[in-house]
Amino acid sequence: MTPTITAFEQSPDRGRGLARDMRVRWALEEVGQPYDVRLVSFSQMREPAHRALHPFGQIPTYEEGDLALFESGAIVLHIAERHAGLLPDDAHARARAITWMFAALNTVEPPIVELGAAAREERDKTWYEERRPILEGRVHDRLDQLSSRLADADWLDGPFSAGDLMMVTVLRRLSGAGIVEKYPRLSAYVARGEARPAYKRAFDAQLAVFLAASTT
Ligand code: GTB
Repeated sequence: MTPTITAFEQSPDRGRGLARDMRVRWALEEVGQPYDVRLVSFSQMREPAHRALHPFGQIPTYEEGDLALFESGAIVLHIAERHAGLLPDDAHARARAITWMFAALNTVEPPIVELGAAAREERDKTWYEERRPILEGRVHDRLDQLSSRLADADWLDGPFSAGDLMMVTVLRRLSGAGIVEKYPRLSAYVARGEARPAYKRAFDAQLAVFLAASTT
Protein backbone atom coordinates (compact mmCIF):
# COMPACT_ATOMS: atom_id res chain seq x y z
CA MET A 1 0.00 0.00 0.00
CA THR A 2 1.37 3.40 -0.96
CA PRO A 3 1.71 5.64 2.10
CA THR A 4 0.69 9.29 2.05
CA ILE A 5 2.67 11.91 3.91
CA THR A 6 1.86 15.55 4.52
CA ALA A 7 4.14 18.46 3.73
CA PHE A 8 3.91 22.25 3.61
CA GLU A 9 2.01 23.59 0.61
CA GLN A 10 4.42 26.52 0.75
CA SER A 11 7.44 25.72 2.83
CA PRO A 12 8.95 28.64 4.78
CA ASP A 13 12.39 27.17 4.09
CA ARG A 14 11.92 27.97 0.36
CA GLY A 15 12.63 24.38 -0.66
CA ARG A 16 15.93 23.99 1.17
CA GLY A 17 14.87 20.64 2.63
CA LEU A 18 14.79 21.87 6.22
CA ALA A 19 11.17 21.06 7.06
CA ARG A 20 10.69 17.70 8.72
CA ASP A 21 8.91 16.01 5.83
CA MET A 22 12.41 15.87 4.30
CA ARG A 23 13.56 13.13 6.68
CA VAL A 24 10.47 11.05 5.94
CA ARG A 25 10.87 11.51 2.19
CA TRP A 26 14.54 10.57 2.47
CA ALA A 27 13.76 7.41 4.47
CA LEU A 28 11.13 6.36 1.92
CA GLU A 29 13.59 6.95 -0.91
CA GLU A 30 16.34 4.98 0.85
CA VAL A 31 14.12 1.91 1.13
CA GLY A 32 12.60 2.32 -2.35
CA GLN A 33 9.04 2.82 -1.12
CA PRO A 34 6.95 5.07 -3.42
CA TYR A 35 4.76 7.56 -1.58
CA ASP A 36 2.11 10.17 -2.14
CA VAL A 37 2.22 13.65 -0.68
CA ARG A 38 -0.74 15.70 0.48
CA LEU A 39 0.21 19.35 0.68
CA VAL A 40 -1.34 21.36 3.47
CA SER A 41 -1.60 25.08 4.06
CA PHE A 42 -1.05 26.62 7.50
CA SER A 43 -4.80 27.10 7.87
CA GLN A 44 -5.56 23.50 6.88
CA MET A 45 -3.09 22.33 9.53
CA ARG A 46 -5.31 23.97 12.17
CA GLU A 47 -8.50 22.28 10.96
CA PRO A 48 -10.09 19.30 12.71
CA ALA A 49 -9.36 16.93 9.80
CA HIS A 50 -5.63 17.54 10.13
CA ARG A 51 -5.74 17.70 13.94
CA ALA A 52 -7.23 14.23 13.91
CA LEU A 53 -4.04 13.06 12.25
CA HIS A 54 -1.66 15.34 14.12
CA PRO A 55 -2.73 16.54 17.58
CA PHE A 56 -0.33 19.50 17.39
CA GLY A 57 -1.43 20.61 13.93
CA GLN A 58 1.94 20.11 12.28
CA ILE A 59 3.59 18.26 9.42
CA PRO A 60 4.70 15.59 8.68
CA THR A 61 2.06 12.92 9.08
CA TYR A 62 2.05 9.44 7.59
CA GLU A 63 -0.96 7.38 6.55
CA GLU A 64 -0.79 3.81 5.38
CA GLY A 65 -4.11 1.97 5.23
CA ASP A 66 -5.68 2.33 8.65
CA LEU A 67 -2.40 3.38 10.28
CA ALA A 68 -1.89 7.10 10.91
CA LEU A 69 1.32 8.39 12.48
CA PHE A 70 2.79 11.75 13.40
CA GLU A 71 6.28 12.70 14.70
CA SER A 72 9.05 12.41 12.14
CA GLY A 73 11.12 10.15 14.41
CA ALA A 74 8.29 7.66 14.86
CA ILE A 75 7.56 7.71 11.14
CA VAL A 76 11.18 7.12 10.13
CA LEU A 77 11.47 4.32 12.69
CA HIS A 78 8.29 2.73 11.34
CA ILE A 79 9.68 2.85 7.79
CA ALA A 80 13.07 1.55 8.91
CA GLU A 81 11.55 -1.36 10.81
CA ARG A 82 9.39 -2.47 7.91
CA HIS A 83 11.90 -2.26 5.09
CA ALA A 84 15.48 -3.36 4.67
CA GLY A 85 18.20 -0.76 4.34
CA LEU A 86 17.96 1.62 7.27
CA LEU A 87 18.59 -0.60 10.29
CA PRO A 88 21.16 -3.37 10.68
CA ASP A 89 19.98 -6.98 11.13
CA ASP A 90 22.20 -7.60 14.17
CA ALA A 91 20.07 -6.87 17.26
CA HIS A 92 22.73 -4.88 19.11
CA ALA A 93 23.74 -2.85 16.06
CA ARG A 94 20.04 -2.19 15.41
CA ALA A 95 19.51 -0.95 18.96
CA ARG A 96 22.55 1.33 18.62
CA ALA A 97 21.26 2.78 15.33
CA ILE A 98 17.93 3.52 17.03
CA THR A 99 19.88 5.10 19.90
CA TRP A 100 21.44 7.49 17.39
CA MET A 101 17.99 8.40 16.10
CA PHE A 102 17.00 9.35 19.64
CA ALA A 103 20.28 11.17 20.19
CA ALA A 104 19.68 13.24 17.06
CA LEU A 105 16.13 14.13 18.11
CA ASN A 106 16.49 14.40 21.87
CA THR A 107 20.05 15.57 22.46
CA VAL A 108 21.32 17.37 19.36
CA GLU A 109 18.16 18.87 17.83
CA PRO A 110 16.78 20.73 20.90
CA PRO A 111 19.62 23.28 21.27
CA ILE A 112 19.64 23.78 17.49
CA VAL A 113 15.90 24.43 17.43
CA GLU A 114 16.20 26.76 20.43
CA LEU A 115 18.90 28.79 18.70
CA GLY A 116 16.79 29.10 15.55
CA ALA A 117 13.65 30.02 17.51
CA ALA A 118 15.51 32.74 19.41
CA ALA A 119 16.88 34.20 16.17
CA ARG A 120 13.37 34.27 14.67
CA GLU A 121 11.31 35.30 17.65
CA GLU A 122 13.53 37.10 20.16
CA ARG A 123 15.82 39.19 17.98
CA ASP A 124 14.16 42.45 19.01
CA LYS A 125 14.34 41.73 22.75
CA THR A 126 16.79 43.73 24.84
CA TRP A 127 18.40 40.57 26.19
CA TYR A 128 18.79 38.78 22.84
CA GLU A 129 22.45 39.71 22.25
CA GLU A 130 23.28 38.51 25.78
CA ARG A 131 21.39 35.23 25.38
CA ARG A 132 22.59 34.34 21.88
CA PRO A 133 26.16 33.27 22.89
CA ILE A 134 24.65 31.04 25.59
CA LEU A 135 22.45 29.30 23.04
CA GLU A 136 25.32 29.04 20.57
CA GLY A 137 27.50 27.58 23.30
CA ARG A 138 24.97 24.80 23.88
CA VAL A 139 24.98 23.96 20.18
CA HIS A 140 28.79 24.00 20.09
CA ASP A 141 28.95 21.68 23.10
CA ARG A 142 26.87 19.09 21.25
CA LEU A 143 28.73 19.49 17.97
CA ASP A 144 32.10 19.18 19.72
CA GLN A 145 30.97 15.94 21.33
CA LEU A 146 29.41 14.60 18.16
CA SER A 147 32.48 15.43 16.09
CA SER A 148 34.73 13.67 18.62
CA ARG A 149 32.59 10.57 18.53
CA LEU A 150 32.33 10.50 14.73
CA ALA A 151 36.09 11.03 14.42
CA ASP A 152 37.20 9.83 10.98
CA ALA A 153 34.35 7.38 10.44
CA ASP A 154 31.94 7.84 7.54
CA TRP A 155 28.86 7.15 9.67
CA LEU A 156 28.07 7.09 13.37
CA ASP A 157 28.03 3.32 13.88
CA GLY A 158 29.10 1.13 10.99
CA PRO A 159 27.10 1.38 7.76
CA PHE A 160 24.70 4.27 7.04
CA SER A 161 21.54 3.88 9.11
CA ALA A 162 18.36 5.68 10.14
CA GLY A 163 20.49 7.17 12.93
CA ASP A 164 22.67 8.92 10.35
CA LEU A 165 19.65 9.96 8.30
CA MET A 166 18.18 11.63 11.35
CA MET A 167 21.46 13.21 12.49
CA VAL A 168 22.23 14.65 9.05
CA THR A 169 18.77 16.23 8.81
CA VAL A 170 19.20 17.69 12.30
CA LEU A 171 22.62 19.17 11.47
CA ARG A 172 21.18 20.60 8.26
CA ARG A 173 18.89 22.74 10.40
CA LEU A 174 22.03 24.85 10.97
CA SER A 175 22.41 25.57 7.24
CA GLY A 176 23.41 29.15 6.68
CA ALA A 177 24.39 29.74 10.32
CA GLY A 178 28.11 29.14 9.68
CA ILE A 179 28.32 26.75 12.63
CA VAL A 180 28.66 23.24 11.19
CA GLU A 181 31.38 24.64 8.91
CA LYS A 182 33.58 25.01 12.01
CA TYR A 183 33.57 21.21 12.32
CA PRO A 184 35.23 19.74 9.21
CA ARG A 185 34.30 16.19 10.18
CA LEU A 186 30.66 17.11 10.63
CA SER A 187 30.60 19.16 7.42
CA ALA A 188 31.98 16.17 5.53
CA TYR A 189 29.45 13.91 7.28
CA VAL A 190 26.54 16.11 6.19
CA ALA A 191 27.96 16.27 2.66
CA ARG A 192 28.14 12.44 2.57
CA GLY A 193 24.47 12.29 3.52
CA GLU A 194 23.52 14.88 0.93
CA ALA A 195 25.45 12.97 -1.74
CA ARG A 196 23.30 9.86 -1.36
CA PRO A 197 21.04 9.36 -4.40
CA ALA A 198 18.02 8.82 -2.11
CA TYR A 199 18.70 12.14 -0.38
CA LYS A 200 18.89 13.91 -3.73
CA ARG A 201 15.59 12.42 -4.90
CA ALA A 202 13.89 13.49 -1.67
CA PHE A 203 15.43 16.96 -1.85
CA ASP A 204 14.39 17.43 -5.48
CA ALA A 205 10.84 16.30 -4.71
CA GLN A 206 10.34 18.80 -1.91
CA LEU A 207 12.05 21.58 -3.91
CA ALA A 208 9.71 20.88 -6.85
CA VAL A 209 6.75 21.60 -4.53
CA PHE A 210 8.21 24.95 -3.55
CA LEU A 211 9.06 25.90 -7.15
CA ALA A 212 5.59 24.95 -8.38
CA ALA A 213 3.99 27.02 -5.60
CA SER A 214 6.17 30.04 -6.42
CA THR A 215 5.20 30.08 -10.10
CA THR A 216 1.44 29.94 -9.50
N1 GTB B 1 8.50 16.85 16.69
C1 GTB B 1 7.78 17.02 15.45
C2 GTB B 1 8.35 16.07 14.40
O1 GTB B 1 9.54 15.72 14.50
O2 GTB B 1 7.62 15.65 13.49
C3 GTB B 1 7.90 18.47 15.02
C4 GTB B 1 7.10 18.76 13.78
C5 GTB B 1 7.28 20.21 13.34
O3 GTB B 1 7.96 21.01 13.99
N2 GTB B 1 6.67 20.52 12.21
C6 GTB B 1 6.77 21.86 11.70
C7 GTB B 1 5.38 22.45 11.55
O4 GTB B 1 4.45 21.79 11.15
C8 GTB B 1 7.41 21.82 10.30
S1 GTB B 1 9.08 21.26 10.38
N3 GTB B 1 5.27 23.75 11.87
C9 GTB B 1 4.05 24.47 11.72
C10 GTB B 1 3.40 24.78 13.02
O5 GTB B 1 3.84 24.28 14.07
O6 GTB B 1 2.44 25.53 12.97
C11 GTB B 1 9.86 22.64 11.26
C12 GTB B 1 10.49 23.61 10.33
C13 GTB B 1 9.75 24.64 9.80
C14 GTB B 1 10.37 25.58 8.98
C15 GTB B 1 11.72 25.46 8.73
N4 GTB B 1 12.35 26.43 7.90
O7 GTB B 1 11.70 27.34 7.39
O8 GTB B 1 13.58 26.39 7.71
C16 GTB B 1 12.45 24.41 9.25
C17 GTB B 1 11.82 23.49 10.06
